[in-house]
Amino acid sequence: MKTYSKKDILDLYNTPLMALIFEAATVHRLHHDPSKIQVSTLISIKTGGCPEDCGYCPQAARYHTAIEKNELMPVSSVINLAKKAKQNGSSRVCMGAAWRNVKEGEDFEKVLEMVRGISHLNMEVCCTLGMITESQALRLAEAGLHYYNHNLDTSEAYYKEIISTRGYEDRLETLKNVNKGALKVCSGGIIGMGERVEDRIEMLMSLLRLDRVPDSVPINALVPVEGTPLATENTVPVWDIIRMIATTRIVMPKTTVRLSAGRTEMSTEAQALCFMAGASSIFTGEKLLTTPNPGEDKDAEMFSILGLIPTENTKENSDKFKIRKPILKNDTAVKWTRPGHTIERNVKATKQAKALRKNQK
Ligand code: SAM
Ligand code: DTB
Ligand code: SF4
Repeated sequence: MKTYSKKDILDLYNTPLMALIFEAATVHRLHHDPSKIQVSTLISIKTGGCPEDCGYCPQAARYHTAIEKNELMPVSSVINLAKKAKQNGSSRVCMGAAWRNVKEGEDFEKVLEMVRGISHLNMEVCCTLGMITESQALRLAEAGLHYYNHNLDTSEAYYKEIISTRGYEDRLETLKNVNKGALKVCSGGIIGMGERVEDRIEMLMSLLRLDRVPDSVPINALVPVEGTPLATENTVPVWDIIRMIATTRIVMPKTTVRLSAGRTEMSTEAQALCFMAGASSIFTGEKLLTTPNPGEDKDAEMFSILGLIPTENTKENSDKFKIRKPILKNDTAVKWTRPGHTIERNVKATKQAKALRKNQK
């Protein structure tokens, strides 16, 4: 695989737009069927009340956001939602939980049951549950999990401006564990959080430096949510999303590049340019985890206009997972770091939320 310096990737990103899209489309066609689109559905299995302070996230307990907090959903409800997603044309379900990290016990056992259940529907399964250990990754793989999503979100330098309750190193450690568990890695980030273009490029470099290039890279445009520290960020220009997707496609030719959060702000024309530039996957359904998303009908109409065909339901690698034996290491006492530096706008949003709650009492 070709290696890129930071300057190479920056130059690519800044290529005149039409030339950049053409190059990305050419790479895309060498490794993917450009008429196919992979469609995933998100299920928020445990919503809100998260102890972390991610500046973009409506699920952080400390910010006053309008989302409804829920405990872990019953296994049967999740399976029913997955069945519906399959009927609506999704080939993969991604279950998200507002956890800092996975804790052993009843909840994790339930998640394993959800994974088994969805995998038996002949669908691919992905989870995003926060930080996990190597043995947890292995147990998830044994249950039939295909992908684990854990985003680097931005560059290591800018991460400190967004999150103070965990370090970049912890993210990298979890991705190592995911890889050791032979799960496919899904890791990407968010643009539009006030970062520089260099931060976007450095994030791509961090992804390229992982033990294995990620199988899937979600590119999210920030959905600014009232109450969060990033609520007042401007909507990221669509041209930046297209550039980011095209650049990711060129440097990671075989990876699935997912046009993720932010599609409600995008026209069909803008999304078409993203697909042309190498995006090969989306999340469908009225909701992402907590924020709106174009529904299945709208996406079906878009696919029909653009001549895109959702990929079939597959359970690739299922045999590989069946023969895998989990190594039940006693690594649950692992200590994740808590950098605990101060981010002014996060502190401000937390104080505002506290005052609001007090006034509402
Ligand atoms: N708690 C787990 C974690 O942080 O890894 C999993 C759930 S978390 C909501 C999954 C990802 O959603 C985040 O890493 C972030 O990239 C994305 N995300 C969260 N809020 C977002 C927002 N407002 N706009 C765009 N992406 C967002
Ligand atoms: C990812 O990169 N984007 C998805 C999925 N992985 C879990 C989540 C987007 C969340 C957007 C904010 C929300 O709906 O809460
Ligand atoms: Fe919690 Fe994940 Fe949201 Fe951060 S992104 S606050 S870890 S749910």
